[in-house]
Amino acid sequence: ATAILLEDYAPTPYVTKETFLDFELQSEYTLVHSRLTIVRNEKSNSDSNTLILNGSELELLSVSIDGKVLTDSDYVLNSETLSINVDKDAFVLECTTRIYPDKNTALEGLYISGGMYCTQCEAEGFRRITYFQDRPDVLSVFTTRINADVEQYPVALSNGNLVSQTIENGRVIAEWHDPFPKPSYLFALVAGDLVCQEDAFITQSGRNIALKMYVEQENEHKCEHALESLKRSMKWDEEVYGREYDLDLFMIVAVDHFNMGAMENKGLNIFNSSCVLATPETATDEAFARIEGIVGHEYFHNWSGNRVTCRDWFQLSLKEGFTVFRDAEFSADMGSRAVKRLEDVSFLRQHQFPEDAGPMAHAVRPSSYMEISNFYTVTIYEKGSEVVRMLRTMLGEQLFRKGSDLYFDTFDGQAATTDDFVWAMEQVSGQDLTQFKRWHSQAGTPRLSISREFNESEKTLTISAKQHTPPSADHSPKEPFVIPVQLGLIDDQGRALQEITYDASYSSDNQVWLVTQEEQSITFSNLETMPVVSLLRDFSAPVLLMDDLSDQERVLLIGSDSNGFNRWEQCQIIYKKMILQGVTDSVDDALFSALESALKQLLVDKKVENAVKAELLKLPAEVELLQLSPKVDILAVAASRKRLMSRLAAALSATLTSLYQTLPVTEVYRFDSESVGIRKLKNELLELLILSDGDQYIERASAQFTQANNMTDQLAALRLLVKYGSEQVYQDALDRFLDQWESDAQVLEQWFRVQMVRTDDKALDRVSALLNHRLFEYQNPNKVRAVIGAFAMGNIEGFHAEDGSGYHFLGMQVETLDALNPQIAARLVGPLVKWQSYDDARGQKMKAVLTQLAGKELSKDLYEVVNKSLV
Ligand code: B3K
Ligand code: ZN
Repeated sequence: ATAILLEDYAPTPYVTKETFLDFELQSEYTLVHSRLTIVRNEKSNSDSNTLILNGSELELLSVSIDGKVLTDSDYVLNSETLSINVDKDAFVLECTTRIYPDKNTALEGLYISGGMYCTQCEAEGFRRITYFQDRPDVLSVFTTRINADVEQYPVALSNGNLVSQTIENGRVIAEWHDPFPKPSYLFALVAGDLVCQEDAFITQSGRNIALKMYVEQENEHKCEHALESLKRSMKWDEEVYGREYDLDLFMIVAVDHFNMGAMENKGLNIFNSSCVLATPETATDEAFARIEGIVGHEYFHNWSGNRVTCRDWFQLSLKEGFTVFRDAEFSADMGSRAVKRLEDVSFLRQHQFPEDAGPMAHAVRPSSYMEISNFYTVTIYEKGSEVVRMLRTMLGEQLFRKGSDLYFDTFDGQAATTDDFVWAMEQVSGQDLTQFKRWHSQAGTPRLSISREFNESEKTLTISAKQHTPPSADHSPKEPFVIPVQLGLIDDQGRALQEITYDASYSSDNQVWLVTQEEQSITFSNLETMPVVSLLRDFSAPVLLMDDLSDQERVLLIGSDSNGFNRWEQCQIIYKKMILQGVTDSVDDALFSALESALKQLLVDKKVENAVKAELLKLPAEVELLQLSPKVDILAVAASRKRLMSRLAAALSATLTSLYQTLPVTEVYRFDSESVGIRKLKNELLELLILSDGDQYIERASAQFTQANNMTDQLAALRLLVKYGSEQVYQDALDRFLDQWESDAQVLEQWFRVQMVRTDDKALDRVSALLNHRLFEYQNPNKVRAVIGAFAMGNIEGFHAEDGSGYHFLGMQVETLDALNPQIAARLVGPLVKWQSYDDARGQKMKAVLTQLAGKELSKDLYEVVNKSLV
């Protein structure tokens, strides 16, 4: 396999302007007839006469140019491309290919999921349908005809508007036309026996948009939340970004077999059914929030991705980073802003920081890849979103909006780059963002060290920053970044101080200090006493912060910082410190008591949201400790974390009990931040109460499991029974749950997943047994993730078992899956790939499994990940 390089980018000599596709869906195979209108590319200065079309796993039946049939001496065909020399500047190419959707287990291109046809073309799936210029800088107007058996596939959908639909000789013939030019990755086709839930949205300019959600009959009652989320997204994008929907029809389809969450195909979004179907009885609050976020994300892509698309796949974060930022702000506006931010920061630390420190490290705009599917990463998505967030922090809301308006207006209908996005922000702000763009080109998590010096006689505080970014696996440079540090000064009573400073690196409007040098300092004056500094508020930059705050200062901030995020953050820092103390020695009692009293106060504070209280009680994930103490024994961390949790539960027991008893009951299920917060806190408290008071609360959990009228409470109870119940109790609960929900695909996935939270020494036996369960399917990525993924990522004790059995197991599973679905295999191997962050003995065992895999014949996807991890 060879690497594709950003520096090799060049426009194609020809472009496909119009695409007509005719799909004959037959029972054994599908015939795809294409008619492509191709012209020379104005953007190219190449005088090459060779038209290169991508194609993979296709049977080429015929190809012609302007009606003249080509023979195999007229073209060069290999397993990846069809190359034709043409002596015309404009021509029509026609082509017929045969494909086998029912044999497609990779779930890329056209495939069958539970009896329905569907497509997934991003990034390079379209080339598995027909020969085409399958790259995002070729934009074409698509017309699609679908011809299928009307009994089995009465509903036949594609992008854009329905032009006509007829039934002839038992076949439905539907023709769709999408007036907006688009790259092939946004193409979609769906055919099946589906029911439709309809709704409507009136845009700000008064246009009426038909909203249609297509699902299998049994899921008809699970559409309301997605449709409501869609309408909220449409309204939000008008209000916050001034973006209106463009077609008259917007469709959503739910499918059971899907490699990721969802796909933003123009006018026809396709969703993994677990990311779109919900009722209060079958989906948790977490699922409701996820669905709202993903529905929003895909909808927002209509502008950030579809109207303005990416020039090449190195620019992927242009659409993904920006769209994640948009969906995060949407979710923050719909629910609890503070909770959304701290959840996102935890996620970044648990997944993106390790990626940046590991063998697959890459910049937000990578400069090389082998298989683009491997680059749909937390760096492209979540770090990309942080980069956009920093721009907004630096520009302020109003200029940022001006910049996004300019970006959309300037590049509408085009394929753009991350530089184009920054250009727009420069234009509206007058700021020179050249150095800022290092966030796009350099990988790695910067370490930001902060120290303070208070000068009593001068009444000044000097804050000094040092930034350093360790080398990363992709060898990208590590020049100083532009780091916006949002900060505030408070006195020892927790009151905010009015800062006075004339330093050009500090914006007093939004309290941001721009650190641009390797070493830099700033002085605040007129300070009677040494203030406490609240640093990196709202996590204003994706860095690993090391500051010189004392424990007392942290406790003070937990109690009184006006920045909610930072109160939680300081609490996390203390938890981490205590967990590490517990690994080597014993936890500092004075620190524990100080935190204990701070928490006791917060827990009874009526001004603190219930959901925030729940988050304050959650201990940081084990992997975050690896960042502070490299190569620490992960099992020792897990054990110390557990001890700390029990100690906390015992110390807070009285406060937790009375809080638990006084929480209001949410009788009728509502998905609003207040009710979600109550359920979240109640279930978090129940876990701590089980830890402190045992049996009595196990019974409480059993009762809740039986009586719950919503999945949030039922699943939370089941999780606790599985985690803490006796063998008998948890087995019994699992059986009852399966009995109740066996026929519901979304809940069944939770049944598989929840079993991975039990951390006795039988986890591996349980996971192996589940793989043989009659309801498990290797072909269904959701089930694979729920069992194998949840074991490797969620069951520390089982996966990292001393004898290496967890690693060996994962290696075997990855090998099996690679033959079916390379994308899933390459993702699943993730936990092994970061072997170098673990202690040496453990790391070597992980590495041995990877070495073994490397000796096998692997897909391009898995090959890239495994080999990069062994360099
Ligand atoms: N753009 C798609 C992701 C496609 C992944 C292809 N392997 C979903 C999204 O980010 O909205
Ligand atoms: Zn996306």
